[in-house]
Amino acid sequence: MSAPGDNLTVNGDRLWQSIDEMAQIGPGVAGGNNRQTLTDEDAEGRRLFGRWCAAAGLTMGVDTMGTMFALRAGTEPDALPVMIGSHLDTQPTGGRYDGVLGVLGGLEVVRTLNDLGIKTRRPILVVNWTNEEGTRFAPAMLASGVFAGVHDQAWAYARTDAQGKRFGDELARIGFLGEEPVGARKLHAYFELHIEQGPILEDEGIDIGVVTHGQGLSWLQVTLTGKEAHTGSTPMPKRVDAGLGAARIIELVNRIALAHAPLAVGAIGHLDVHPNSRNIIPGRVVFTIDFRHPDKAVIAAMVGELRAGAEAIAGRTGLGLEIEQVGAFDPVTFDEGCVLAVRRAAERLGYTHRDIVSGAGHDACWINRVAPSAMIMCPCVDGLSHNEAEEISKEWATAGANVLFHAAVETAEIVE
Ligand code: HGY
Ligand code: MN
Ligand code: MN
Repeated sequence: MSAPGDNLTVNGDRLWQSIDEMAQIGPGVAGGNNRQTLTDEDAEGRRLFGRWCAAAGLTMGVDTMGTMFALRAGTEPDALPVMIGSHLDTQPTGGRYDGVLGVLGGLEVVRTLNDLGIKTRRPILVVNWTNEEGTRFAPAMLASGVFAGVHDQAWAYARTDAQGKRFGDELARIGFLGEEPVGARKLHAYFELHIEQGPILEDEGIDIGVVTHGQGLSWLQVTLTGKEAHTGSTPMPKRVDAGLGAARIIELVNRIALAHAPLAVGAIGHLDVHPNSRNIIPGRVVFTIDFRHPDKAVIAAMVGELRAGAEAIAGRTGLGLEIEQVGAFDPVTFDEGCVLAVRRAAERLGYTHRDIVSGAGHDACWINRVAPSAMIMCPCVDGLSHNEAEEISKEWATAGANVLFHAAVETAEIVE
């Protein structure tokens, strides 16, 4: 299989310019982005991506989950495509690179192939997955999960946001309810470029993360039911305080994660206090827990310890307790052949690199179930992500896109 020459590199300035242009859509309040899935801002970002794909001569397809597939023809139309990409949706206080680097890095690969007049035997597909973040509609990686057969589409359509709006209705409202049956598109391989969202690569001064595995995740939603009462005139022994119960369970989350150090992580993310009045004892508190670990058995142990501990706390405080699993995925081992293509590309280009386990979840974690997949990571400043201050350098972005170019084009096979 012929590989691209080590002199073949992308246009880092053009990639950086495109990232900056996309970041103007759905601006945050502190330099990052708020382009949550299926909002008008998401729709505007999708349309900009669509215009860029049309300008690059790509054929766009949209599936029934709104995922966008931009196709660059290969010399063998029936050959299964090599897919590259990630997601354009962001957290409410997200950075401008999480997901976007992977989608626009994929577009840059195609733009470079066009510049150089390179043909590949296999088609190349640039993808923008719907709702990777799972912040407006849980769970994360929703569309890639339906594509991989993990979630049922009707269940996904019925997911609601905090205002009770349905995923399916919002997808239709923004005009991205496509015709293509989700999952119908078969793939030869998938490569996803993404920022690390952690500190390892920057701390070690390494250019490229060769992602061999992704850790698993369990998302729980806890509902505590107490009794609303006056914060001033209600004697302490007579209180059924959902706020107190929540505080004790949140501290328990931290204790469980630390008990499974050094790899386990745990935190809450979303917290609603009802009625959220400064002089009413909370009658109901709803919050989400995010547990992660590379070992599935440890995740199960953490969830078991949480359930037992929360029941004991609810018992002692007289609170009603409901715990619902609202998201989960097993640890993933990426495809050896694809990982090797990434490692070879980094070596050919002379980049420092190391194997790494992804701390965050990504669409590639689900797609690896239906097509050989691997990921490429670049460092990010202070390992910070899911924060508007998320930052990377143009050099890091360019190096990541170069590795993506070489891994994808080698797998798609250059036609002399
Ligand atoms: O939650 C995650 O790991 C991803 O950022 N959606
Ligand atoms: Mn992401
Ligand atoms: Mn993210």
